Amino acid sequence: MNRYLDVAPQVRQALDAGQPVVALESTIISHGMPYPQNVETALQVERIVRDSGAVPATVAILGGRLKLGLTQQEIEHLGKKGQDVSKASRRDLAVLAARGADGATTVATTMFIAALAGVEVFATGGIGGVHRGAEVTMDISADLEELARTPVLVVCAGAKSILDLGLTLEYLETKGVPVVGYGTDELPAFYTSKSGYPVDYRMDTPEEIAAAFRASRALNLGGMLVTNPIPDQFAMDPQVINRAIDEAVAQATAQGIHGKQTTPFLLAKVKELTGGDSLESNIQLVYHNARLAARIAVCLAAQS
Ligand code: PSU
Ligand code: MN
Repeated sequence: MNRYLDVAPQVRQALDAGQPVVALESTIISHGMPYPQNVETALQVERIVRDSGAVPATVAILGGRLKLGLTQQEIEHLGKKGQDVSKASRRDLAVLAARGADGATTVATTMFIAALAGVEVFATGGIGGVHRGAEVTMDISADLEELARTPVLVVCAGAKSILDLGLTLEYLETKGVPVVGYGTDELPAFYTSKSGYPVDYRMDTPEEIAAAFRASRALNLGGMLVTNPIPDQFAMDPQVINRAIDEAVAQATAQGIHGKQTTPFLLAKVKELTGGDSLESNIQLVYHNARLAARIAVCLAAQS
């Protein structure tokens, strides 16, 4: 076991016994939602994973330790400190570990830490991707690179159209990452179930997804992206959400926001412009993804 890694006892036991485990990220707690909804959501996601037959392992960096599996107190700490916890992507890991600092893990670092301990399935809301205007700014999330190299199956609700979804799919194709639509031929756009872009493969059962990921592992390939459309009853009006996103992107450009601030700025602006509606959609789609991820993890454990 890596000397910078702490695996929670319940997670350790499950891994040793070959039982299903689902990793969960913490940037969504510290940077993605306001307190106290962030803590309530994080705890509820863990309950959903448990009720679906898998062991949840929320990931973060605390006091320089790479943590796989957090206590309720640790989740509350991350939720209360919010944006004061630094957003930790791959390039931040070594420095945070050496300094004994805290960090909220993005999709990239959550995948990295999950893979260190042998956790294969991870549920989140949305992934980072190629930003609009990336042909000039070169702003491409490290999440995509991590999907290319790290063998973890990530369940998300697609990506928000704060990104250029077409370029994000092109990049994933170049990097050899399969994009699966769960029960859909179309990439979901987080708040809405449709984006107008096709996925690579449609799959209709968790068994089918688990079998594809088994093959991916056996062939020593990298990650796999499973996109799960938001249920209709929680989806937003496309016109309302797209107007808010366009406005948020325009404000970010006008204010010269760049680097790691871009995504949190856009997420916060969209939330501000849509009131509480987008937050409720966001929470519900995370629950929906956690359920699917747990079912896939159960199938994987049964197949191995
Ligand atoms: N997109 C969302 N919600 C999020 C994030 C992205 O819809 O919470 C977070 C995730 O943690 C993701 C990170 O890994 O932002 C990507 O940041 P960046 O674009 O700076 O790589
Ligand atoms: Mn970026």
